Amino acid sequence: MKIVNQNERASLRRRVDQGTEDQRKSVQSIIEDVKNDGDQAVLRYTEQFDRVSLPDYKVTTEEFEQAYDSLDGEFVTILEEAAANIRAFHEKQLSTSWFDTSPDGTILGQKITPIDAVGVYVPGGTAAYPSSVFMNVIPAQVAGVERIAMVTPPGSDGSVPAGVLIAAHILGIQDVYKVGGAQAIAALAYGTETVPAVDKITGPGNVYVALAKREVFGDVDIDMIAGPSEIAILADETARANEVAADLLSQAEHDARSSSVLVTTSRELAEGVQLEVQEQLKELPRQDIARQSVEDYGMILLCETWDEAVDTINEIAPEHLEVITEDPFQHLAKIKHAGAIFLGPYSSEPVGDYFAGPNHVLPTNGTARFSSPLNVDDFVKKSSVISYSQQALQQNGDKIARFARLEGLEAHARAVETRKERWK
Ligand code: HSO
Ligand code: ZN
Repeated sequence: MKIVNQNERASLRRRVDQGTEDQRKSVQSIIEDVKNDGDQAVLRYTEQFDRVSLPDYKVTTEEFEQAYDSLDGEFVTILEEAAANIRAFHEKQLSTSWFDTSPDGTILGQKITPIDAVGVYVPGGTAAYPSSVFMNVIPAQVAGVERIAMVTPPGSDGSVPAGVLIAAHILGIQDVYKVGGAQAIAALAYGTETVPAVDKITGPGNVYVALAKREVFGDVDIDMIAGPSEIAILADETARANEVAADLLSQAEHDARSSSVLVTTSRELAEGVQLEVQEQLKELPRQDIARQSVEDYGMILLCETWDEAVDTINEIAPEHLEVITEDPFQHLAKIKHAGAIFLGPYSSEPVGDYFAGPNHVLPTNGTARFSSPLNVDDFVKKSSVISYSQQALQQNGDKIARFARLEGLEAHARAVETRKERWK
């Protein structure tokens, strides 16, 4: 991991895979096929891409039971505790409808209604995370979404990872479908004989999933398009090099394109972390991924002043920010852009990935400048409520009619004026 100063800091390389034109075309034709041929197309693509031929693809009760048999009970208890923490945090986010009555009798308000049906995509392979099942499903449940379906690609033996099934089961999700890629997104967006259509699709996936989500957006809603995970650590000389290095590597192991950055004013810490990263890497099972990530996208930025360090953090707008300093709360006011902010030496990022309660689906690639963690509001919508009183219309009708005529909309003006009959 290189130690660089502000002048040497090349802007962090773009890491988002937007997909090629060919990939986009193939995604479009998969979506078209699923729209036209439903299950038949789904199973055909599953055979082609996941190399397994399935008679049908809804997860059965027996498969849920087998998942429980294959994992130890203690792990299930940990999952349950994590789910309870995540639920408690998200319950705090619930906003309520409101209505305001003015003296003239007008009532104005905002009515909040959950989305009817949501589909959650869970990636396959080593990225099939039970924690992500929780982070996508729980806010939807807290919002009051009635129907939640999950899709995930089957392994070549036709199975779905036990942890994912158990996480779904703990949350009471019964509709789990073994389908991945663009065909899964199409099935959720447009429905098939097996999968009923949903109104919103969330969850991370590979480039085909991301392209398919962009493609169906508008017919259904989607969440953000997540990039590879990132961590930035803002630390002073009170931080311990071994802990900082371990936290950087915890995100580096996600993906060769993950980015881990330390921003500090302490040369001693910078050098200590550089050494520790090399040492700790040797012991990691996923060292190939993590090494490539820190070499290509990792850096230790040594700043002259603390203000410069904080400004850099705001420029990066990291997905995860750890502040490990003498008094971390003191810096909170100056931090403007970060998906999740972890304060103090005990708030190692995995605490938030799995257990503390806040969502781990966070804005990546600098999008924390304008967006927020996945939250309950992502699963509701707001309707405005207007009940004008006679008195209010009598008082404001002429103004509204004039406004309408200014826009050249005579019928609008008359719609209001025709009510004048009532108070003649
Ligand atoms: N750090 C990832 C989430 C995750 N970590 C899942 C472990 N499992 C993105 O926030
Ligand atoms: Zn993580």
